[in-house]
Amino acid sequence: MSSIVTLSEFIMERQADFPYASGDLSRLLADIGIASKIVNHKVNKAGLQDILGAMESTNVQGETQMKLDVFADNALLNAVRWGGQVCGAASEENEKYFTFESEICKKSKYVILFDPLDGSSNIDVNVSIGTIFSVFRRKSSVGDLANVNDFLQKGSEQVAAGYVIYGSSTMLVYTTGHGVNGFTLEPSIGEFCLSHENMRIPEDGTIYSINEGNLMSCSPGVQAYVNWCKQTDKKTQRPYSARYIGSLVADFHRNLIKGGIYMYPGTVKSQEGKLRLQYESNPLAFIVEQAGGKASDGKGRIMDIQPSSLHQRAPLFIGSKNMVELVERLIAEENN
Ligand code: P6P
Repeated sequence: MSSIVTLSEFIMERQADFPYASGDLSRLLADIGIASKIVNHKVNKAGLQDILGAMESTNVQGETQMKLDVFADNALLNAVRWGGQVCGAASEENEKYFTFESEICKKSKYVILFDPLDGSSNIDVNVSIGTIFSVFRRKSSVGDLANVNDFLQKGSEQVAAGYVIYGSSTMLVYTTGHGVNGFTLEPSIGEFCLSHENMRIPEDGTIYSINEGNLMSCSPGVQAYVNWCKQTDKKTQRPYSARYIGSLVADFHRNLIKGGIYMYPGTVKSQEGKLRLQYESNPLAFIVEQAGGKASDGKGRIMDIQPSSLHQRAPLFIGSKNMVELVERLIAEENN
């Protein structure tokens, strides 16, 4: 009988990685695991209940809020609010960040940012979607209310980051800066069980993910990279494949396991691209670096960017180290 290690057991076992940890981060991660199970239950039932279809309301991005978006946002906010481990939270679905005013929350050490249901436009077509989260130590004083500086820290300051992918199986993948581990939800016991220990992304890969519909409005360096991927090298017969699901978490997760690069570059219309730095790119950048990969905005490390606003965007090139480095070189050369 193989021994099953649940997420909670793993978190407690690894708490020793943090000599001064009081268990708060462990409890926060467990709270996120619970919220993910609640969202997973709803996502899996979406086809059976009247939860499909858009609500009238729109989110701060001006996107029509799918009912599951709002449900996932509420599930995560409630889990972390009542869990008492964070003094505030920010989400793609809300323009302002939340401050939690209970005494226990004001005394907590962390803040959390998340995209509750990334790729939600895929809900109605049954394509995998995901939750992405990022945890920072607060900058504001313990005992005070959270303030904006807590949410505008560089990605390099993250203490934990992860994602949940609601796909053919539901997985939670996270890091606390000591490697990356993946847990698969076992529905029969309702537990996330360790299934991918110490995940590493191959240094090289043959999968490139980009919306080629935008390619002509991307910079020459990006176009040069995609064209390079498409060439069939007579000697190596380089067999690159284009794989783009239109769901960041799904594309990222596949590339993390198989090797590959996901790109959402800036375009003529939107110089900063589409993805949000704080709760999409930074958490995935933390994970990919911990797994041996790279995450760049095309010119420099994503996690070195000093955020200036909560919902700011940044171009994203993330995945296998050698692939990211090649596209960075081609972008650097485009000005020569
Ligand atoms: P496009 C989903 O809206 C998302 O944020 C990512 O999950 C996905 O990779 C990307 O946008 C798709 O954007 O412009 O290619 O449809």
